[in-house]
Amino acid sequence: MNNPLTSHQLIPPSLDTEAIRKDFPILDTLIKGKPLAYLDNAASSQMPSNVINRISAYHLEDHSNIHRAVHTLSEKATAEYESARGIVKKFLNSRDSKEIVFTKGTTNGINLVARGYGAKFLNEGDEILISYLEHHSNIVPWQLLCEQIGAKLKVVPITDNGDVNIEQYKNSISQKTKFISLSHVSNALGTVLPIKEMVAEAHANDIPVLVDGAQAVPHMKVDVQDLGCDFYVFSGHKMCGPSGIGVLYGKAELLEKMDPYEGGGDMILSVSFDSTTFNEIPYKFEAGTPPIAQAIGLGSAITYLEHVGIDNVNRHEKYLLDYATAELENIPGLRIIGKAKNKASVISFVLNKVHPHDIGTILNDEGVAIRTGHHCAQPVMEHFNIPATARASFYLYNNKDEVDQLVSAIHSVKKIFGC
Ligand code: 7TS
Repeated sequence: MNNPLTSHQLIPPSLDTEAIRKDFPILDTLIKGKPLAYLDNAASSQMPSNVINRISAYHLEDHSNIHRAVHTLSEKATAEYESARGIVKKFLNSRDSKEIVFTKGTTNGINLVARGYGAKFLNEGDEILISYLEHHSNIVPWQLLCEQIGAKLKVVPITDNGDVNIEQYKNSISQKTKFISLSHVSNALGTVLPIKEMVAEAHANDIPVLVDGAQAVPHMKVDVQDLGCDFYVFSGHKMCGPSGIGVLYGKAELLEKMDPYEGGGDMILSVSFDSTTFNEIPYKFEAGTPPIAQAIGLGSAITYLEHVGIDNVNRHEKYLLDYATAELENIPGLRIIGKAKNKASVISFVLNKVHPHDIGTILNDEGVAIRTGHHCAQPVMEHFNIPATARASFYLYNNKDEVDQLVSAIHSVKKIFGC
């Protein structure tokens, strides 16, 4: 069991959720006449007013293309876009803003590295190591690469708790391993991987590591220099920012020697029909007009999270996770999937023989938004021999009342299904 205390013994952390909730107008929405309990944050989080207003102000006052013109609007838009890059750089404790590449999101960032690094530096017979708990976007790009160059995908198994076995991880590394790509936090189980230790092991064998931080950056302090990873990717829409924007952090020396992922405007220094010279990093990887408003929105989202304090967010979520875990474990017939020792605020569960989609539909009738399905992590479902789970995932604006609403809605499901 995750938490030895019963739910009423837990001490709530000091985060003022009532004040925070006022920043998120969407949380006042009624769903079928019931208050919305938005517990689908692992899929996408909500945006506070200041982020929405920041994006809106950019469109109303400063919109233009960037890096191209000398007119005032273009200069303003460029400055705002580059300022957002600086905010990300500081947030991740990267050495230099040139290590921050704006992408469309996590998926886009992983594909960029698979093509730009993998296709250039990996060869036939090489092995790429991932874990069993990866999201499809950290599996399929590597499969595509393996097919193209004749490399092999190797997978580290997970335990029945949903942990990656570190000894098995170490034993899976061989002379043939030439790249490692790992989730920092599992979206399906909530498992937090000991990434620093795993990177150190990889580096002891001279293997570069990409970390998929889609479920980590929104919820915990991430310091890329401390982790030591070579690449780190995440999405804006899971951390109070808009969709269509994400980040690839890469060590400058690696980004420098990688091939560009896409060709087009802004990523070049000069073009003739005979040859093209590429722009410096990070622009080499930002072909075409980028998602300017979205990058500015992400910068604003990070500023918001920093204002609340990412450690406060983390403590608050831990409280909700422990409370919800204790409450859900009291429901007869409910089984939590994923009981790793170190877990983020994600609870996957199954309930007797009720299909998770039915759980999701009935919960929606009670105003509770969760995700159901395989969560783009089919190998995880396969490991637990289930087709799908119901998943509640928490964020800074969720509160104890919403967990109670979830629990009561699950009792409605049990009543309807007579189980
Ligand atoms: N990696 C992880 C660990 C994720 O959780 C997700 C999205 C992705 C990659 C892909 O991110 P994207 O922004 O490029 O789509 N996870 C989920 C989820 O759990 N429910 O919906 C999307």
